[in-house]
Amino acid sequence: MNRSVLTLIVVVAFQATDSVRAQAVESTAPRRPNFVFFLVDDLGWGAMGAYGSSTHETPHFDTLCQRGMRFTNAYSACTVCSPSRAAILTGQYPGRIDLTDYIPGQHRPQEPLKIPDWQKYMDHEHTTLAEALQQAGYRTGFFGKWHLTPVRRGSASTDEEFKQLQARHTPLDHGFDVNIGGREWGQPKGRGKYFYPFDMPGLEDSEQGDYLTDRLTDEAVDYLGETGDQPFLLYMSYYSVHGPIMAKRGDIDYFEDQGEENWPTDMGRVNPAEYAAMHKAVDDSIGRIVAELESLGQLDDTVIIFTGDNGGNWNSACGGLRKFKGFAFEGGVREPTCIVWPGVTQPGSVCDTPIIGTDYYPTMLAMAGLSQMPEQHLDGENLEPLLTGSGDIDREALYWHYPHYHRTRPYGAIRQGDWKLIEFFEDERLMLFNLNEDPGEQHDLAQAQVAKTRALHYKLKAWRQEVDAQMPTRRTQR
Ligand SMILES: [Ca+2]
Repeated sequence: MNRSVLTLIVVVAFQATDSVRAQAVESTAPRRPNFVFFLVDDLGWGAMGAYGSSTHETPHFDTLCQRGMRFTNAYSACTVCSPSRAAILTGQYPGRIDLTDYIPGQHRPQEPLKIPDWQKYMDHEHTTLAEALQQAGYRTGFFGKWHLTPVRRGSASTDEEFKQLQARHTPLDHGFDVNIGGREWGQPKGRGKYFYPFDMPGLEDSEQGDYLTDRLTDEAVDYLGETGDQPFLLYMSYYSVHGPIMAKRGDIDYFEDQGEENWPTDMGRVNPAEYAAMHKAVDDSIGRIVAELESLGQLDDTVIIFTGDNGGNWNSACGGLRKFKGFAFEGGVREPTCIVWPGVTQPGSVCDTPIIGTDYYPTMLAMAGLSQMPEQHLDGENLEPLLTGSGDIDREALYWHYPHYHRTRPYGAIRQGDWKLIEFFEDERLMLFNLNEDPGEQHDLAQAQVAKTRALHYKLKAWRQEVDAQMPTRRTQR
């Protein structure tokens, strides 16, 4: 036998051994779970059946709550869209990444405070949740509303440069390998709005009469069907139930036929039956996706997370909390939230511990058996102890920072235990509430509880320093 033949035999033998070893590792390593992340736009805390809605019907969501853990104090990281979405994907507070308003925000030169020069798209310096999972071998599918692409060009760039900037900030540039529907819009702005034609990427094959929520679900179901051995993240970011309030005729009729006894009276010209019908379409979508997971034999291997990006657009959808989307009060930021971790979460359990949008990132890494990335998800807590029932999370307080004019005046807020303090920046007014005794924030205790007010205000200011939060400034006299 000459030397080269001998070498060949040795190499083949080594390769065979390696391959056997690799197979052994593969068969003993637990398969990573899939993730379905449902993110509903402008979802009020009282808008779902399991959260006490008397006008909406959400049997599929309610079933998720029976399968998993329902949270009574789950929050979005901001009272408007883009910052909440960036917080979920980066694991950082909007105040830390300077993405503090919906893109492109508002210009209010007549107001007493000048808003800071904030970050109007999600920067590439972050490793997003989708990128982290993609790098770990996940298929990552994005469906629906994105709202993290720059919309208006600053004075610094040309139109061409701005187009290039926009093109670098789609879901595909931030860790997703599929993008159906995601663009710069914060609401459907195509020719048919919620109906065909949509003018959104990936929905070109739609037909006259098609409804957006259903079409996103069609595509998501197809995406699930393509799954082989690779685990996946399905990021189901509905445009619903953001305005314009538009639903399918049959669903509107269904709710109109039930009469108007319980209907809210704060919706102006909007038909409450149509609003209920939008929620029904989202709920039907949840049902279709769960059914597809079941028929694929994937349901027990799939973690399902459901939450919203900010409060409902009307107070009547916010479950008795104060105010609604765009405000500092609980109605602006508290969300119906449920997590199903098969074999881990106690079915039908309820958790009262406050959690927030930044927590999903480290939690999902932990669920996937991946290392934590503490330098990225700086403001998130791994919720594993809550979900396994083994203990509490180690967090002192939650923070919000909104240095903008919208429905509210610029504000910051902190929640520590049952206490919540709101600071309005214009007049330095402070409000203090005990959310356990007064969930509707009707009794401002700032005057009665001076020491508590001072302590929380001090803590809020220290946090702003720590994350280097941008503050509005006084306009100089003209
Ligand atoms: Ca929103």
